[in-house]
Amino acid sequence: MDIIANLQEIEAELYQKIDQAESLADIKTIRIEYLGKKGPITQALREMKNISNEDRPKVGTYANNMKQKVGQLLDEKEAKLEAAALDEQLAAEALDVTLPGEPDKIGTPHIISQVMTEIEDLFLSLGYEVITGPEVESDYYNFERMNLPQNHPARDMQDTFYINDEILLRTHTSPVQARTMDQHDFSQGPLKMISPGKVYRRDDDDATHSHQFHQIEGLVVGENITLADLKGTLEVFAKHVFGEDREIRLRPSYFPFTEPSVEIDISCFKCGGQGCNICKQTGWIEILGGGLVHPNVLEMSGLDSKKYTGFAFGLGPDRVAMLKYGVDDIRHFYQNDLRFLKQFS
Ligand code: FA5
Repeated sequence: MDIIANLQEIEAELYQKIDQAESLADIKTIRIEYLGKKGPITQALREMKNISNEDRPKVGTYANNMKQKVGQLLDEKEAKLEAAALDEQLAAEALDVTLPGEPDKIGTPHIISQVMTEIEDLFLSLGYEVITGPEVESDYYNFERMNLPQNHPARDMQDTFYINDEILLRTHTSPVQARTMDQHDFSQGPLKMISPGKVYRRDDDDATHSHQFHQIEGLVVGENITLADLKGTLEVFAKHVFGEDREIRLRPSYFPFTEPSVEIDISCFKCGGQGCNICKQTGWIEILGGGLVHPNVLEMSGLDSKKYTGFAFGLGPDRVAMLKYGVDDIRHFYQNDLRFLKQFS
């Protein structure tokens, strides 16, 4: 009965191994090693052919019982290890629902975008259309159609980034005026538009100048449009953006594309007109340029300047935002410093 002794030895060894198994991988290895075709139990049973008929059933019964018992022990140990692995995983992934949540950080539009949207919404509510134009513009629309022919000295007022002799980065949003007048059907009524967007100038960057900044162009062309309409419109704008008690004043100025031309000042919102550091003690702050559309500009769009008149203005939202929020340097808008930007969220 050497076989049974042999099996008993294997059995003892197996129990010990099962007891010591620490992982599901260990169990798998034991199963393959001991219960597989090449395992010691199968090997031992191969010897059955050499034993007597009388002993054979005893060995067979022993071997079967042993296989069953070992199988059961392995199953039990496997279940135990599985449960332990699951417990470990659950502990590792445990979620403490009583902890305070982390709020999602939601971005907000840039302060310049906020100011531009506010101004656009105002003009939309007054019946204006919002029309945009190309930032890479032709010399023709940027200057010639704005009554600034080649070699006109006033071209120097807006130092320009040229791409080639014909193409440039627009220096103002005024070319959108000409582009839109060319398209508008004046027999259907007046044109009322604003044009927001980026503009570029070879200005040296300092506290109030940036080489890339924003403008919002305004244009109304129809019959009997006067300077009083411009003044009334800009008064509504100034009160809406800077507060109900704001006043505006018009000062004579010069733009080649308007006649007469005006510079528009707003009464200082900080000192109310008494004089302070913001308004440089004058009580007034310059916010934009404008005027009545020059007859040449109307005629170049094919309009009869005896029949049609218009007003136009161009304001700088960067400067508006600086004044409105007391920002002392325009460069803050373009440096992407979150400490600055978050103040406007
Ligand atoms: C113009 O650009 C005219 N096209 C405006 C206009 C339109 C006049 C229609 C008449 C009729 P000006 O160069 O002044 O004008 O610029 C208008 C505004 O842009 C200024 O009031 C200022 O707010 C802003 N601005 C000008 N240069 C800069 C700069 N380098 N950085 C930031 N803002 C600027």
